[in-house]
Parts: sequence; structure tokens; C-alpha cells
Amino acid sequence: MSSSTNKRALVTGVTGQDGSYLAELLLDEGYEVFGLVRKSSSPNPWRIAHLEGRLTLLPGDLLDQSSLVRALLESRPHEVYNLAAQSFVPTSFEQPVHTTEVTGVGVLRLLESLRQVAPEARFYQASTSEMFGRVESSPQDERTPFHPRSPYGVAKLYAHWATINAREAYGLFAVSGLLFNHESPRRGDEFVTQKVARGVARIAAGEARELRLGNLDATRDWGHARDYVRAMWLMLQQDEPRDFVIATGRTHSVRELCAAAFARAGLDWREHVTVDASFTRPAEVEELCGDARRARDLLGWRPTVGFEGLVHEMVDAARAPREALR
Ligand code: NAP
Ligand code: G4F
Repeated sequence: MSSSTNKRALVTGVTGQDGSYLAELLLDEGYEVFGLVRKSSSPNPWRIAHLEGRLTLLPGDLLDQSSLVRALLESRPHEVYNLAAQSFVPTSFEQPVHTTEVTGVGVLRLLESLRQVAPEARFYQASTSEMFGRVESSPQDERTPFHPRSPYGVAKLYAHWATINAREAYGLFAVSGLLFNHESPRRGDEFVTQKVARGVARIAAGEARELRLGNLDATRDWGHARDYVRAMWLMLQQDEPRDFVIATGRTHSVRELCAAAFARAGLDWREHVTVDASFTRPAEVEELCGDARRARDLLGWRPTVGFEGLVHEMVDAARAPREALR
């Protein structure tokens, strides 16, 4: 259902999982939506193809400050959602400097651009539970100390503090959402939930027999991306800028993920999953479980999809044609 507002929003990372869901939400709320898209040798529009004609795409890259200034001048946004990042943890160990440039310093480029040409715009930064890293207490909330365990986590922590500093030093309405893992049929292939869902689909179709994974003991607090982008939007509708943890409060191991996903297709995971040390990380985040009480109390936010529902949706979508992703 579409409502009407005169607001404009700029979304970086619009071709990613969250960008596509957030663009849908903002369009439904009546926003004029601009999406920042970087140049790549082969464009990657499949998650937003169904929004063609409703979104305005602007060229830009978090590595190139002048492109960010141009995108802000062109879109004149009331709200800016920074979802762009090199977001895959293992790649951050292989390309730490690139990850830091995009995921860390890129956020400062965007904040500085905002400060110069659109200081009234409200700003959302996509922070992450990876910043908690080696946790000393559970569940984690807004007061939990940080101990990142990857170049990605370190870069995100820099961006988190750059966002808070922009708020405290320059008075920007800038907030940081500390989101725990969130997934969907639009999740990238390399992340464990999608790797398992698509692995199950291939095995169920007789196209493969085995799925090779890393650490099965790690636990994550997995929610649905569609629920989590609503929390981003709610954060920018508040009277005061504040940071929020967004999580389901339930945690499951990768092993439990496998059991649920294979069972959905009538398969026994133990007959197909092989542990492959090449997928383990130089430093691991062993457990994450969030406490989103502040979001529940102040934003009225609650997750609507639980672990089983999420896994079933992803496995079913992986076994169905791509049109089912819309
Ligand atoms: P994603 O699917 O990996 O999307 C990342 C987006 O960033 C893509 O649109 C990508 O464009 C874009 N991008 C990458 N490098 C860029 C650059 N140099 N300049 C401009 N754009 C660039 O990530 P996601 O899962 O939607 O997550 C959205 C954000 O939330 C990310 O910042 C992520 O780190 C953060 N986060 C995610 C989770 C989660 O569980 N999903 C949890 C906490 C925080 P291409 O399409 O061209 O690659
Ligand atoms: O799905 P993952 O790659 O997600 P990870 O590392 O938790 O990061 C995701 O969530 C963060 C929020 O906490 C985001 F900030 C980040 O951008 C990204 O979206 O791995 C989840 C767990 C890890 O413990 C990993 O070691 O699954 C374990 N795992 C076991 N086998 C595997 C595999 N992960 C991947 N990707 N591939 C495997 O074969």
C-alpha cells in the first residue's frame, strides 16, 4: 500500500540485499528514492530489477568523494541510508586495505560530503554485531564493549565512531544501527545461510551430493532482512538521533541451520555436510545474540520472522525459479 510524503531518500548499496528491501519500503512510504550504484564490469541489478522506473539510479562510489557530493546535490535527500560496504568477512582478511577504504573511510567521505552540501539530511549508518566480536557477555546490547575480530569488524567500528562523532561534533542527525545477521532469499551466495539453502537445493535436485562448510559450532542471531530495514527507517523518524541494536534475541549454530535447511527438503544434513578447513577464518566470532530491548521500547520494533520461518523461506526460494525472489 503506497502512502504519500514529499521526502527524498538516497540509498547507497541499493543493489545489495538490504538496499533492495529498503528501496521497496521507502517507495511504499511514498518517498522519491535515489540509489547510488558503482561502476562494475558486469552490472548486478537483479535485486532491484522489479523496481525499474520507480527508482532513480545515480553513479557513485564510496571510494570517490566527488561522486558522493554529486549524488547528494542531485538527490537533495531528506534521508541518507549508507548500506554500501565490502560486507563479506572472509574477503576482509584477503583485502583488508580495500575493505577499510570502502567500509571504514568511505563512511567518513560520505559524512564529510553530507556536512558540506546536505547538513540537514538525516543519516543512517549500517553498523554490525561483528563489532562485538569476541563477546564477554551475552546477550549484547548498546552498552556491550566492542572487540572486533576481522578487518571488516575493525572498519565498521571506525565508521560507527565516525558517525557518532559527526553527531556530537557537528550536530548531524546521524545514527548507527547495530544490526545482527539478517538474511533472505536475496542474500549473497557466499554467506552461510544462502550457501546452505542453495546447497540443499542442488542436492535435492540431484545436481550435487556434498556441501563443504567451515565452523559448524559458531552461533548467530539470524533475522529477516525485510524486518531489519524497517528498523533502519524507524531510526530516522525519531525526534532524537540514537543508536540501536536490532536482533531477534535467539541464537542458533551453523549446525542447527544445516539441520533445519536439509530437513525442509526431506534430507539428513549429516549425510551431505563435510567440514572443510579452508572455510575457517583466521579469527572467528564464535557467538552472537542480541538484546533489542531499546528498539522494542522506543521504536516499537519487533521481528516478525523467526529462525525456522527464515530457513524455510530461503530453502523454498532456492528450489524455485528466480521470479520467486520478488
Ligand atoms: P550486500 O548485499 O553485500 O550489499 C553491499 C552493497 O554495497 C552492494 O550494493 C554493493 O554494490 C555496494 N558497494 C560495495 N562497495 C561499494 C563501493 N565502493 N561504493 C559504493 N557501493 C559499494 O550487503 P547487505 O547484506 O545488504 O548489508 C547492507 C549493509 O549492512 C552493509 O554495509 C553491511 O556491512 C551491513 N550489515 C549487514 C548485515 C547482514 O547481516 N546482512 C548485518 C549488519 C550490518 P555491488 O552490487 O556493486 O557489489
Ligand atoms: O554468513 P557469514 O559469512 O556471516 P558473518 O561472518 O556473521 O557476517 C555477516 O553478518 C554480519 C553481522 O553480524 C555482517 F556485518 C556481515 O556483513 C555479514 O553480513 O558467517 C556466519 C558464520 C560464521 O561464524 C562462519 O565462520 O558461519 C560460519 N560458517 C561456517 N561455514 C561459514 C561457513 N560462513 C560462510 N560464509 N561460509 C561457510 O562455508
